[in-house]
Amino acid sequence: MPIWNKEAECASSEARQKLQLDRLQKTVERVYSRVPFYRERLDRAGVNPDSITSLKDIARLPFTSKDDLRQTYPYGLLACDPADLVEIHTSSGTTGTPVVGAYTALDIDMWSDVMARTLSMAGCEKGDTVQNGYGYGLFTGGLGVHYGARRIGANIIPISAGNTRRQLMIMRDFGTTLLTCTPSYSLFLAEAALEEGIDFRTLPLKAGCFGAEPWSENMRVEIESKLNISAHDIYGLTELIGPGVASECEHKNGQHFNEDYFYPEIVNPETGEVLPDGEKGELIITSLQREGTPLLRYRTRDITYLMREACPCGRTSVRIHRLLGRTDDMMIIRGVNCFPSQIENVLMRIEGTQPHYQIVIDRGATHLDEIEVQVEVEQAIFSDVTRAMEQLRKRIHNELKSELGISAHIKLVEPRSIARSEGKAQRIIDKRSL
Ligand code: DLL
Repeated sequence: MPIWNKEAECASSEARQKLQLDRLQKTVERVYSRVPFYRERLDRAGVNPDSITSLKDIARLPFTSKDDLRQTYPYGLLACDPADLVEIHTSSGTTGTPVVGAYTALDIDMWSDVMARTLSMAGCEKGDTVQNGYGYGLFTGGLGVHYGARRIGANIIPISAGNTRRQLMIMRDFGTTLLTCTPSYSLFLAEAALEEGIDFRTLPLKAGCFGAEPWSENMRVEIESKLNISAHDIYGLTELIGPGVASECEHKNGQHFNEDYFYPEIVNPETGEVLPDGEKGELIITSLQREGTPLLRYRTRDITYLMREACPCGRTSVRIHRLLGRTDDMMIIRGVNCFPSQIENVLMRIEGTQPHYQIVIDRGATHLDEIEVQVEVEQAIFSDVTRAMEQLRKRIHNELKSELGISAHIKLVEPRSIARSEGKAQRIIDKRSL
């Protein structure tokens, strides 16, 4: 597999830490002198740019939250001359004021580099044809992948999200070798291909970069076998840059973090205390070379842990484990905490279920939380005698109960009855908050 930027990705820890400290000092200096919001925050914390003399001092910096971004919408965190901006992205804003990422030419250059690394990890080289099924527009997925593929010199098909039949036609006719889209959409493509009589084993498609939403190891197995490809997990968020923060190499044992541009920490989400490597907690990220909207210790709300063991691919960067959930999509069902990803894990390992499910939470007449897990089952089971259905229902119920301690109603539904999404799949419908 090609390593795109050997110098950065395979750096010694001394060289990397030296670079990180230098960039951290410059970032603190930049926001202190240019962003009144940060100057005030840093003053309040009793920290100024000169206080940062080692990487450990990062723990003295204040956190930045999603609320801070919303309250300063649209340009309150801008750290460059507005005339130097070349591009804007925002989150979809479905849950409130959107968060903004503003990019200078140097930011786009850095984004292209980290996305070239990401695609290279999945084997992408000049000569490959990348079908980019992430949405183009304010969402960062489309253009992020686009810039990375351009940097590599691959042939890019900017098809964007949706239009499933056309995706399949283009994939077949243009000989796509690498697919990028959400993991749930890749499975939707696989289903549609069956209907169109397209067999993935006859296509040159070899790999895919999937992210932007949670997925499980079992879902990877499904994708790899149904699309006959190698499926790589890729991570990022609008606030920091978009995709390109971390991604999986061919060993698929955690995502290599682009540490020369983003500094990761794991903290206890309740106390903010920094946790040692290997312990689960909230991922905090400081951008180290952003010009437009640099962020100090951004609280991602994503839960994972850091893995520092050497990776056989030769990259020396720290890795993050596949995301384990979010501090805010944690469901509390009658006092029991659980994440949709845990439910998905249980569902996916049970024979007969399909990787399409939805979780509905409501308050029953008793005002107690009720959770219903709707999952599609194979057609053969669905049309089978009720006994097989009943057995499967019981098995899912019991495994969820023993693994997560929740007692869920299980509703087995027909294949293709749960709404498909072209972008991020909606897994949870929480009627309690309506
Ligand atoms: O989803 C950026 C992206 C585009 C990543 C394409 C990967 C591929 P946002 O819309 O701001 O940005 O959403 C960011 O999505 O905080 C995670 O909770 C979730 N997320 C992103 N990648 C993964 C992943 C893009 N690989 C939020 N696994 C993040 C699980 C992911 N969750």
